[in-house]
Amino acid sequence: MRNRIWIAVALGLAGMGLASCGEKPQQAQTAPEAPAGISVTNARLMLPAVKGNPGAVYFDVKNDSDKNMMIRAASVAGAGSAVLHQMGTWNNQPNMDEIFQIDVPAKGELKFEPGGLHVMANDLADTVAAGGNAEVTLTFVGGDKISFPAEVRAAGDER
Ligand SMILES: [Cu+2]
Repeated sequence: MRNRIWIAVALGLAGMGLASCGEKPQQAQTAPEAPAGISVTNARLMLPAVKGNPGAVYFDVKNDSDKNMMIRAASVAGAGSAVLHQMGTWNNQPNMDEIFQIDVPAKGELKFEPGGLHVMANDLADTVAAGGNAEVTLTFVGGDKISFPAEVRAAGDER
């Protein structure tokens, strides 16, 4: 099992031309073994207006397979931590709830977008700067992962 993972890591890195050189091999858990039928488009990371605050990641996930796929975690390269969040209200005030898994329906699509679902990216490194890209990885129930670049945008840019 371990060998198979390492082969996947090696192939992944070769294909990407060593995109993430700062990472130790032990942390290459983002090497994608993308679930069949899952694709992600329109990914962007909005930097916070105030440095030190979390950023928000938005994207569209499409599931062309005929079974439901549950996202259970997210990670963002350059962020100290990342959580799945849902915008809602509490006591008539805007509020964010952490969610622990979210379904991408079979033959369906799920949008992470302003005012709704998003990935909150905490403790962003200075290397995550407008005009660049940050690699985002989603982990599905069962362990499959998909990684994709999110365009980093300044706080005032189009979300
Ligand atoms: Cu949030």
